Amino acid sequence: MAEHWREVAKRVRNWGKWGPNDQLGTLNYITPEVVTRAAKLVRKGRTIPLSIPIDAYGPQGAHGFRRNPIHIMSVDGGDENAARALEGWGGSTEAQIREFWKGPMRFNDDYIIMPLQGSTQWDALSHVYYDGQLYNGYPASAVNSFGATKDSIDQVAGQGLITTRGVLLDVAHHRRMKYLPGNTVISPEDLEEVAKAEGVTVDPGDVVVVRTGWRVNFLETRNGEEWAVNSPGLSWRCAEWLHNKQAAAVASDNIAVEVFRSELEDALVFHLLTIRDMGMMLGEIWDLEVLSHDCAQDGAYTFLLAAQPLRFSGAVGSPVNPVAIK
Ligand code: UVW
Repeated sequence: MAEHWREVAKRVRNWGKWGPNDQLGTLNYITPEVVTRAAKLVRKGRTIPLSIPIDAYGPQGAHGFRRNPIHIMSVDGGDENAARALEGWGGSTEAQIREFWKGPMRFNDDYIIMPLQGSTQWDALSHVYYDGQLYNGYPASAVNSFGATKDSIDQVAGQGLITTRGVLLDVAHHRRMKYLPGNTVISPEDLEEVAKAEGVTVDPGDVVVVRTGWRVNFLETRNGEEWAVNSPGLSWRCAEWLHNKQAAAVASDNIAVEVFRSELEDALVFHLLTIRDMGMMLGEIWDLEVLSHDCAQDGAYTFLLAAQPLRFSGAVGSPVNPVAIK
C-alpha cells in the first residue's frame, strides 16, 4: 500500500528550521546570493506579465465562497457635468467639488471589492491548516477576527519578497498539448522529465512555475465550475520533491496548483503538506501563456521573477502581478 500522507508530512515539516518565531517558511531559501544570481538572468530587458485581468470576467464565482472582483468608480468625469447641471443643489459635496475644481485639475477614483483569493494570487502560510495548527506550530486560533496574527501575507510583503529565480516547467508544451486533459495528475517523475528536456535544474531558492495550459481551457469554455473541479495539476507527492529541491515557492496556472480531484480521499493534501508543514506559499491562477511562448522561442526556461504580494495587514493571501524578466 502507498505510504500515508501523514508519514510524508513528518519528513517534510520545516517547523523550527528557521527558528521558533519564523513566519516566512521556505522563502528563507531566497538569500541575497540567490537574488543576485537571479538578477544576472536579465539579458534582453523583456518583461512578461503573468497575471490574469482583475475584473468581473475571471474564473471565480462558481463557488459560494468566492466571487469575481467588482470594480466601482467612486469619482469620474461624469461628475463634472452633473455638478454643472445641478448648480446650487447644495450640500457639502458640492462645496468640496467647487473648491477642488477652481483650477483645471480633475480626477477619477475607484474601488475594488474582491476576495483576495479571487484572481492571480499568493496563498499565505495562514491560508490552510489541519489538526488545529498552522505553519511552525502556531495555533489555528491565531487567525481570528483581527485577521491572521501569525503567518500573514504582510510578513512576506514587509520584507520586500518575492524576487528570485523562476523556473518554468512547461508540462503542456513538453507533451505538445494546448492544455493537459482535465484531471491529469502531474507526478514528481513528470517534473523531472520536463526539467531534463528543458535543460534546467531546480535549485534552492527558486520559484517553480508549472504550466498545465489550463488557463486556456477557461478562456475557451468560460465555465468556472468545470475549470475548478476538473483542473489538472500536481500530485500530492510533488510536495516532497519540492522539499528536497529546497524550492522557495511553487506556482501554476490552475486554481490550486495541485490536481483538484486528488488520488487521495482527503482533499487538497498538497496544500496541507506545502503550506502548513513545509511553510511553502502557493501561487495560483497565473497566466503562463506568453511566458510559455517566449521560453519555447529562446529555449531559456529560467528568468528573474518579481512577484510581490500586497502588504495587507493580517491577510491570508494577496493578489499579485508577477513579472518574469529576461
Ligand atoms: C483552497 O485551498 C481552499 O483554496 P486555493 O486553491 O485558492 O488555495
